[in-house]
Amino acid sequence: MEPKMVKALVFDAYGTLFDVRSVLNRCEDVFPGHGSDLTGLWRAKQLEYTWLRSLMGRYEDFWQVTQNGLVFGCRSLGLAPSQDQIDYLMQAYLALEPFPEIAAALDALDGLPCSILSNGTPTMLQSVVHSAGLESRFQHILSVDEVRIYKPSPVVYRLAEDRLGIRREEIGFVSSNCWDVAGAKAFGFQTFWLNRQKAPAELLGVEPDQIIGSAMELTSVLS
Ligand code: 2OP
Repeated sequence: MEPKMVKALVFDAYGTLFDVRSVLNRCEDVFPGHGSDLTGLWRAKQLEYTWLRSLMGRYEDFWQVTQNGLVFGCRSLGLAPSQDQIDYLMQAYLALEPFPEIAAALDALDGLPCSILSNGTPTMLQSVVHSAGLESRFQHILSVDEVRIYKPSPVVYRLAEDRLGIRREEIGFVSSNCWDVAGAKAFGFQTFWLNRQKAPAELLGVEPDQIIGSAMELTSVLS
């Protein structure tokens, strides 16, 4: 499908701009031999808790949900982290590595306004964006904390439409999380699934408008 006019781009943060697997070194450091398993379990449980809490109507912020996901991940591997170990591992989330092409890809967008819409708390997002030196690249850094429900609730995507003041069909939403793309597409954004891993598409009844393998491809699919 040919993209319609896109007046602004909105990016997901975790997994899209920032590599959630960059916690692996700290996980391996604290629990040798378990780094990879713990990294995967931590992320999976973190997301699961966002969906469950949204369904339960019991919002708790992403810092707390991330910590709970970490503790559950440890316990399911038979590990009992101390509070110091939890604190040390959680600090990794404040300085996740950006994917290597992100700064150049944002520069190549040539003035198209870019924002972030994420599950992260404002503090987590400010910190990770600052640590990657990307502050000047984003117009808005929007957190679900304002609406106290997680993606893929339409309430979250509406927050971006309202704050950008641009109609939803003129906003391009970029995420590497296919379920997030499905939520954004169902809401009415134009969607770009950044499928770096060549993962199979989720079967959620909505298809991404475009599938790209690197953020560098945004310039060409938008032209
Ligand atoms: C984010 O909202 C979905 O974790 C993802 O940044």
